[in-house]
Amino acid sequence: MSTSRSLSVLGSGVLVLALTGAACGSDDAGGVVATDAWARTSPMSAEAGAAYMVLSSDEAVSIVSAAAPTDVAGTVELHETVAVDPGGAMDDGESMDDGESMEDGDPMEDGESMEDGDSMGDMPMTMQQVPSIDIPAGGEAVLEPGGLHVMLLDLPDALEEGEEFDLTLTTDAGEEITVPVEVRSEAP
Ligand SMILES: [Cu+2]
Repeated sequence: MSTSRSLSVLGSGVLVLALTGAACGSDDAGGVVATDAWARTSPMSAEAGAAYMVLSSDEAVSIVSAAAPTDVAGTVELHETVAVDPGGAMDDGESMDDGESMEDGDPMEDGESMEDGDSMGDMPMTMQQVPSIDIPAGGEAVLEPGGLHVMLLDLPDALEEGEEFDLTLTTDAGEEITVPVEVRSEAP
């Protein structure tokens, strides 16, 4: 019951130091400010989680990648949650290739898209990786459940409420922003 714990502690310390050593305490790299940062384990799986926050900036900035300590998440991606298109994307899986998706003037409101017996859950939502999260000049980007998020994948251990870790965001200008993230069950 206790042997696995000591192994993971030994393995993680060196890598965490290497990741955090680069940015010497600049809270406002690139003018980006992160507030209300929090994370939770995915409801679907203890091996995945998501981090949310509000990003604001005086200048237009794009976040192009994110990283977490390897003892928190093996893989970190920028994601957005999107509604599944009921118009057939579930069936052929290749809806981007067929060249027929731009049919003129037919909004497909046939009322039959919610077929009963689809037992895969009550939310027809999925998520996809995005190349960047854009913060408009003088504005903000909101990362929240059901929308944009930092996806935490390949978690060695499930995120536990109260746990804290640093997320590192990299901008399109190559600047790094360190964001302290708290694991919570709901938004702060
Ligand atoms: Cu995701």
